[in-house]
Amino acid sequence: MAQNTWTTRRRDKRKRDEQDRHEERREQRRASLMEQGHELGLEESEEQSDQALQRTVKDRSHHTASVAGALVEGLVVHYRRNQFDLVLADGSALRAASRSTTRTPHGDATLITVGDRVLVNPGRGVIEEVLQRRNRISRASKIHRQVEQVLVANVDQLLVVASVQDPYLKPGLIDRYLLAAQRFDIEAVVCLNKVDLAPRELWEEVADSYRDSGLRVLECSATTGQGLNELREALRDRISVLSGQSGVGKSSLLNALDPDLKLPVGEIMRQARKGRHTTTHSRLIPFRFGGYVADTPGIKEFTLWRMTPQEVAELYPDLREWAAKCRFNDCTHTHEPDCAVAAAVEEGQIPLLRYRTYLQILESLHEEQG
Ligand SMILES: Nc1nc2c(ncn2[C@@H]2O[C@H](COP(=O)(O)OP(=O)(O)OP(=O)(O)O)[C@@H](O)[C@H]2O)c(=O)[nH]1
Ligand SMILES: [Mg+2]
Ligand SMILES: [Zn+2]
Repeated sequence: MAQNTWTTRRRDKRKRDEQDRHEERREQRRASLMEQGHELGLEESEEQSDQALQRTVKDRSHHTASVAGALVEGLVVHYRRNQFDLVLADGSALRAASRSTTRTPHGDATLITVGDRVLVNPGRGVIEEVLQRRNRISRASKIHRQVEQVLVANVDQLLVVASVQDPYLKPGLIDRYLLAAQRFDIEAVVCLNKVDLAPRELWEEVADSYRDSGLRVLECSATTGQGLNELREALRDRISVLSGQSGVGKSSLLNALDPDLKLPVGEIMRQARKGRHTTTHSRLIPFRFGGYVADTPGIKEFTLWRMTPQEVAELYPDLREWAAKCRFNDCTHTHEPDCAVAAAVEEGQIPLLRYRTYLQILESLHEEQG
């Protein structure tokens, strides 16, 4: 495979820098406007996560013994400009830099991001090569729509956190995240939190509909501890991204699983975040039981960028089988004649709730692009 070097990309660098500064300013403005963030919002916890990172660094003896010149594999957990914090296979930490000679198989996308696996020369602290990404979460740059900004790479799963009450369940929003997961080729798990607040009848229909379409649904309460063992096992030794609207209990769940994280919880934190500078960079935060959670500012943009209605429909497994029988290949199942999906909804073959959320997604797509 042809590998680009930094050199061939240098002419784009100035553009990117300018765009970064722009993004940063936007991010600040957005943070101050944000009442209902959809991202994990862990940006207050840098210090704690640094401490947590230290936990993985206890034993550096293997590392110092490594042969000069030999390349080892590292996982990028954080970066600032050209400095990358890596965790090596033996659990030791290393800070390394990229060079103009660093090889990457990635074309028109962020060169190195968190979650990337790289080959590094530990003696020199130089990243020699970026390994192929298994998947990634990215967004279109606000400034240059053609530039792909990769927020995090090699994600094992997307945990879609929703609460059954306070705030109440929003199936349309859950679907949006599920679609994004499919779009980025990431396994999704639904986590219904705050089950202590509502009787099961109120949300079991929704939970079952996700189970019916093959998704794993965890029922949790950060408060009572229900379902937390299962959640821990789901997160162990994997790289997970948490999504879900503000207040559903993402931070509470993580704190309950790993008290070392000490993530800020609740209203206070949302107040504090207003007007504060938030970093646009992602980071991987290690769990003491193994694995990482990606703190990915900007995940609320987590978008279906550049998706057509047909692509959205295709991501709906329960619509797909009917869609094949529509008269038009490009049927959006909204207004077209001889639409098999609309017919199936009328006959009760497709649950009305699923169809409705599909329509909501289409609508939000329209708003995004309109
Ligand atoms: N009753 C109940 N309350 C919970 C539960 N989990 C979280 N909460 C409360 O819900 C509120 C919001 O929790 P957070 O953990 O801050 O929610 P979040 O998803 O991290 O919110 P953002 O960081 O703003 O995105 C807090 O007051 C928590 O104490 C739960 O399982 N049951
Ligand atoms: Mg939070
Ligand atoms: Zn149709």
